[in-house]
Amino acid sequence: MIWDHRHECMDREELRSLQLQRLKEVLHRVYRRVPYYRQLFDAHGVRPEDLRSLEDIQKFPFTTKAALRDNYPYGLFAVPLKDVVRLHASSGTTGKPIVVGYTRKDLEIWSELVARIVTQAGVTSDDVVQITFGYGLFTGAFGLHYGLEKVGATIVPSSVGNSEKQIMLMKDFGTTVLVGTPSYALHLGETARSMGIDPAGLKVRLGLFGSEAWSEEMRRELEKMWGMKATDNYGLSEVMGPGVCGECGLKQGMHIAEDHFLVEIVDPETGEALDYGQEGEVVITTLTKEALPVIRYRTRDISVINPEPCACGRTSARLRRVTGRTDDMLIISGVNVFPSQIESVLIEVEGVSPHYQIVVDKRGYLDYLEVQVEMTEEFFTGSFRDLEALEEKIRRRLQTVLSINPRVRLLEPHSIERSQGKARRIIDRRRAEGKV
Ligand code: DLL
Repeated sequence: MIWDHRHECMDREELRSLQLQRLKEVLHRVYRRVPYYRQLFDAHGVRPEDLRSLEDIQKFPFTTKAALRDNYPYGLFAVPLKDVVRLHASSGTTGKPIVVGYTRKDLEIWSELVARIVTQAGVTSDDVVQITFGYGLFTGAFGLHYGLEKVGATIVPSSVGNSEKQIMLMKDFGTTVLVGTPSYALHLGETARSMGIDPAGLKVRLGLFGSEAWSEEMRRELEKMWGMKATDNYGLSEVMGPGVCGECGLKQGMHIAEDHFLVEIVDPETGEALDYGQEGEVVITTLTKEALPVIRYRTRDISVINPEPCACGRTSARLRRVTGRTDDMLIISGVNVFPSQIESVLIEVEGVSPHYQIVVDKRGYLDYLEVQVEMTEEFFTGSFRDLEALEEKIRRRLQTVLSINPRVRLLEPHSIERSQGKARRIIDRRRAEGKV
């Protein structure tokens, strides 16, 4: 089924003219209403009137996460706060998160776009959908929730964690669709097995996954484990959250909601626009967002666009699965983590040195993070109690900033190998073993 036939199957010429009209509007809007954009455009010598064709977007400067950070919390909003009816947040590169806002109309469009992606994956009003994304500041759970509600599915907002209970609910409520990160879905499958329940014997027939990179192998494993079809869905808080694009049942790339987002692929080094079919960094301009429009947002995600119409009947261009990032952001159990956030916590703590390592690995299917940091000579008393207290203090501070619970290991002074060049701060064992 197609949720919004008119927009999802639009003639491409008609779509381009709709995009152009909306792009002109949003450029004028940010220029008028957001001092940051006015200054940025002025500094680059461009004005909204300079845009005559879609390709002219290339004359405009990029927006980066730093802009959101520097204008924390509301500086990039294009409407007064009284018109903002919801806030969400995502990891920033330092201690503070980045904040995103939505007007009532933004929420309406968001739920429409999520209704599109869940419908194209195969969800109907007959389904019982268990949402295992965390409800809270993260866009994943609330984003999927309202789109699924619009479709009329029966939602089980079980949120993340409490895995045995998740399996019990799944069994008792007859869950047919599982929504969450692919790694948590694998963990849930393992949990079911440890409870003596074969996940493939449950009613779950479809999985809508996203929010972290995963591979075709992982998809095959999930499909076999649960006896389900598993689809990939991509989005990011800065431009909306889930709903930017997602796969239809044919699983041949993620249909982009092009009437609401202009997606470019650029060379991550030079910023030059690349052609369809060429791999590069995904750059997104929101065409209809009211509260927080973003112009040429550099996602740091690597992908390719395929403009060919899909056999499902939709004409929208498709984004290939995201295979990596151009920066050092780690995604740990679906939560974005920047090494710089960890550093910003460590430098505030008395008793530890600037020598640290971040180890990411998997226990079973679940990611975990361990921060290893050297103590300073003065603090290294050898007292076990002091050590434990300091570890706990760091752990709590990291948990507040990162929204995940890391392990902290204090090391003796000088125990981390000093490198000649760049310090090797991140050891991602998941990647080495091809688990991502
Ligand atoms: O993860 C939004 C989302 C929620 C998408 C639920 C899909 C489902 P953020 O927390 O802002 O938003 O994280 C965005 O996560 O820039 C990518 O690096 C990564 N990411 C999201 N979806 C995928 C995916 C949500 N399907 C960041 N494949 C993005 C690979 C993904 N990476």
